[in-house]
Amino acid sequence: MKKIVWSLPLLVAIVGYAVVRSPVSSGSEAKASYADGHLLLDMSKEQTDARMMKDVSFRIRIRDAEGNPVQGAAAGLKVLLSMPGMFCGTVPAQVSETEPGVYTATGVPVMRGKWQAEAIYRTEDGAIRLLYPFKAE
Ligand SMILES: [Cu+2]
Repeated sequence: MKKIVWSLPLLVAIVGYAVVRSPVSSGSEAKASYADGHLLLDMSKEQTDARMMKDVSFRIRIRDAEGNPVQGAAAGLKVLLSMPGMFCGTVPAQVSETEPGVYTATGVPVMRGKWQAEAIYRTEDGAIRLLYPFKAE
């Protein structure tokens, strides 16, 4: 019985944590982030508006637990643009390190509508996924 009493607050804490972790899907202000004991990642959109058939860029910042930039990680970072719920394909974004520990991913949304930029960062321990919803006008 004691076990159940103690595990309930823990469960609430875990669920609460998961909710905080999921990115807000409110247009251009959305910002995806991730943190564990070793890494801090955050993703933001470089420009306010995204336009159909025009480059849109995202910034992915990777830092270690001490806040130092994680450099030379472009090879492990993949960014894909896609439209949720549609089958119009996936657009890979071009990723390059533009500042120490800051990676810029640029791709072209090919249709007007709701898009998402998905960043997948592969580490020795697995993959970290960030999701950034945006709209192409
Ligand atoms: Cu589409």
